Amino acid sequence: MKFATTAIHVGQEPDELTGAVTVPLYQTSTYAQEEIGKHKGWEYARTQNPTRSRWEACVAAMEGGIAGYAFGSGLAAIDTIMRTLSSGDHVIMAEDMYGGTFRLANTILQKSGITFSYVDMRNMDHVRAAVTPATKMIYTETPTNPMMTITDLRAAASLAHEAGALLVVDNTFASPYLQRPLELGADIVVHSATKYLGGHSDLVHGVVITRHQHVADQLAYLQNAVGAVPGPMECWLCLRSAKTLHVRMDRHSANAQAIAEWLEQHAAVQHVYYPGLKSHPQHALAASQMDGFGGMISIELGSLERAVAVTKKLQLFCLAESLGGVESLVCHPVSMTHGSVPKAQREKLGITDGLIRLSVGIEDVADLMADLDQALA
Ligand code: P1T
Repeated sequence: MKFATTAIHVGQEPDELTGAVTVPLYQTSTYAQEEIGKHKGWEYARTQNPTRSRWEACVAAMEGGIAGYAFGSGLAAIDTIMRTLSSGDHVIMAEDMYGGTFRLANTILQKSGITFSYVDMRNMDHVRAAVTPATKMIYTETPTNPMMTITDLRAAASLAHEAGALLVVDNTFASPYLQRPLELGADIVVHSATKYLGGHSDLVHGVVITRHQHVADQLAYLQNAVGAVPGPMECWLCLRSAKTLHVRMDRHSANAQAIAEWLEQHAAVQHVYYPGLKSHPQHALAASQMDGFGGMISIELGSLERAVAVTKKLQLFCLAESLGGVESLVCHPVSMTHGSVPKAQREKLGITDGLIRLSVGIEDVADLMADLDQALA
């Protein structure tokens, strides 16, 4: 089955009881049991919920995994993955990634005795040099938030496996329609489903997918034992959104490609970061592992004053955190999403005061360009 058919049909089969074509929303905390020890397989809604199970089956199929697990947010999903580790374990992490993931590792997880090395994932030699006998996980994002750098997933997977570690990939920026890391050798995929999987800026949600039974067993245990689960409404909304993911991503990608190419020629823009541009230093690598380049663009305007002026003048691009919805957003990473990354590290990565990040929506591209043009003038 091809992607679009999988997204619309797997986990989305008509309801067995009524024939309802849309999966029902089981807004319940518990299930009646016939007698002690005799029930229909559903006991308590932290442990199982039928709407959640359908969504987990759907997203696992979209990513090409054997099992999926849903969580209350992307960070709850990442935290649960990290709980498969023990004190003394070592993780090699991308130095360029969402600020909240860095904050989770650097201020919380390290207290439990897990150690982290932050490396430039563009260069596999740096990753190889960071491997120690305690390395259990290589964790990356690709494309990265907000610098749009690419990790070579095939190379990272083989390096991880040589070291006896697992490769975990945050696939939020690409979505499973544009990139399926498990097919390239990764072991675990995670998403902030708040973004493209939800797609309408109306929910906070996270998912984890794996292709290994032993990892699935650990995740299932942790999902129930830790309990960072989502409500059924978010799962239901994600099932709804899965049906249009491919159509939305095609439009996000087409709009962003046109806008990135146009911005590259714009006198008021110093630099454009978008993997779909031929000028992106990793364009060929991105093309070799992605089926499209997505809707995220970062641009360098040169100063905080310019960033403030441009974001104030934008009318269709709403100044807000988050990304991946049908409506275009603009964000200032230094003061918003990456505030928890130390200044020196931000500067090393290129997250400057003059950098703004565009989440290009699926509006008419001519209107979006006109809005950018008047704001940049
Ligand atoms: O916000 P939450 O659903 O908990 O997901 C965290 C997260 C994880 N991974 C990536 C790549 C992310 O971008 C995020 C959240 N990011 C934003 C809120 C943002 O505006 O970048």
